[in-house]
Amino acid sequence: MTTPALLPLSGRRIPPLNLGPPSFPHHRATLRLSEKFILLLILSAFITLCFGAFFFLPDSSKHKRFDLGLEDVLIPHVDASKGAKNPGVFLIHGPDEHRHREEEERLRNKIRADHEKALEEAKEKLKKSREEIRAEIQTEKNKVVQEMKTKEKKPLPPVPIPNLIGINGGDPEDNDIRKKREKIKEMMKHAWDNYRIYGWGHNELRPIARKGHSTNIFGSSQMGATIVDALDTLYIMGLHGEFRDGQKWIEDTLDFSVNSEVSVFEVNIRFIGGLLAAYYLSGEEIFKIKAVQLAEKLLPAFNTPTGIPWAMVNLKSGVGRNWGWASAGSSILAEFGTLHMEFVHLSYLTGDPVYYKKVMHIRKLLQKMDRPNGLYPNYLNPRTGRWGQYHTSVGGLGDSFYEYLLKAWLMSDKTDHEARKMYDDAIEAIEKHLIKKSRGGLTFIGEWKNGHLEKKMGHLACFAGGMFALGADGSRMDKAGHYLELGAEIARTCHESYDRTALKLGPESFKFDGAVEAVAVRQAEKYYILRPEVIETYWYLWRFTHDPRYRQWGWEAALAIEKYCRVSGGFSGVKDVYSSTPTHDDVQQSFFLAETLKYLYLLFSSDDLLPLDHWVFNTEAHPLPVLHLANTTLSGNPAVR
Ligand code: DMJ
Repeated sequence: MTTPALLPLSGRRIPPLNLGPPSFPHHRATLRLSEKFILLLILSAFITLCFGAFFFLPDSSKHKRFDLGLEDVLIPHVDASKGAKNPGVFLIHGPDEHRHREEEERLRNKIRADHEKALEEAKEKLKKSREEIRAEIQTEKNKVVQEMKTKEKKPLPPVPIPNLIGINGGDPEDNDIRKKREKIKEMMKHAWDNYRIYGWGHNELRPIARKGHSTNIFGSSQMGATIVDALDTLYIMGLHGEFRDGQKWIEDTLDFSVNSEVSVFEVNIRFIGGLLAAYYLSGEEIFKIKAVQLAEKLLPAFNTPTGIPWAMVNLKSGVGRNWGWASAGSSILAEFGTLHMEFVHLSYLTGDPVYYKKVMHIRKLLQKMDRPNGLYPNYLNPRTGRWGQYHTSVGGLGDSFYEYLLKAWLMSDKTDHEARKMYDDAIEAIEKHLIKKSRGGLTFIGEWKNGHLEKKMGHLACFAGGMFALGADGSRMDKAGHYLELGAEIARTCHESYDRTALKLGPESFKFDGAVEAVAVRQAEKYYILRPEVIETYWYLWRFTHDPRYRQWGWEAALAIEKYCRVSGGFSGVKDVYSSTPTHDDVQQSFFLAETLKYLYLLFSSDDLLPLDHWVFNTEAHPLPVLHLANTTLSGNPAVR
């Protein structure tokens, strides 16, 4: 049997152009010879064609065709009848034929010389090795990328920068509190350093496998979600070296022109929110520019019959679609309803109303719709503009929509009364239909499903304690005391959900059924994935009441995270908070650095760090300044920060 290695090369007149993996020992030689041969063939065909095209033109000195580019050597005389149909064709009727012939000869010589030069250059190229040609192509590519980057860095038009207060400091006077704050900073360093070593550029980290990690919310992209999400936490903690590292990666590597289908909501709250906060804190233009570039990529998601955006969009093609699991092709309330803060800032910073219009359109549409029992269902079909399943929740699928109504009002320096009214109406309905007290006296927020209340509360819904406290001031009929109290009750319930576990960390969701109170029943609800909501609520309650119990509860949670979630390669979620020997899920979520550790740090800082009358935190804990329009400076100079 003849082996392929022994097949004679000369057996064929034209060796095959082999672009596949090597199969013969003489493959490299075969490849180079055939490539050169074909390149030469194409080149000579091209040259023949060019010469042919020139010499076979109809040789009439009275009617010649010239490109417009050559018109300076002609004496144009436009034949009105033809010229109108064939713009760019000039007809010559020359009395001085001799002068034309000379001109023609000069042109022929020039073209001949150009072609010879091109042929020489092509021959030279073919003499070069494949590596040399590759290197030349790479140099060209680098040049183009460099040019694009210079273009990208072009500053946006300057706008009034809000007066930024409390971006540094926050040193507590109490020694014990200062030590606790230092400990939280050390935890942040541990999370960041390990991501830096093992997951840099990936969206998240697998702290046990010690490698990068991602989920479908980021599509197939590697957009360094942890870097962008962590920046402002690094900044307020004074970790400036780490902050600069992240900034450099964003400048050099972060690219949104990727063929990747991402979640519009997640990318908005983590990336746009994170970049905007980093911009306001540091004054570095690059963050603003990147935020705007990304926002432009999200805009095609709004191209639906109703203007309610798709849940996902492909950053390259702009094609959008919804999650397959969502009721009847619906978009999700907590997703399309959690864009307002970032989009208002984008319009403010760019002077382009497009972003503002998109979110105001959503608001207007929601205002016009009927709401069963005054409640907003979680699902809305972006094609028909009709609600999907009647399911209302202050936890997953609904949560941050309510949060953003309140925060739109706060961020507008309390001038967006429409948003405040929508918030007040919504929480009145929620209080009436969803908030109950358990037999044991715990206030909880249930979920409304097709006409009945499910007595189950998610970890996500625990954020509402902070929201009620934040919205207390300015509430209807001066019910400030009532809402502050409601916030405190939710905080207590959520603390119980932590306290009733073996690890002192809260489950994903917990029930209030018969004897069971604030405890997860199903195995699939017993996990803790480093979520922030309970600590977020402790922090707001601390700021509004200064009741030491919130610092104490926050510290309990910090110790539990340190004890059960810390591993040598970072921090990991746990699969069962009721088991005293935790199994790790091996994911360090980006929101752990953006939110959980930031809220803990703020809890042990003094109130002058990011004061709440100047800053509003987006739902990913990225602080954005209140737009006190009367109190702005017209300079874009960071010195005024
Ligand atoms: C965060 O990404 C945001 O807080 C979001 O609003 C809901 N959940 C996660 C953290 O749990």
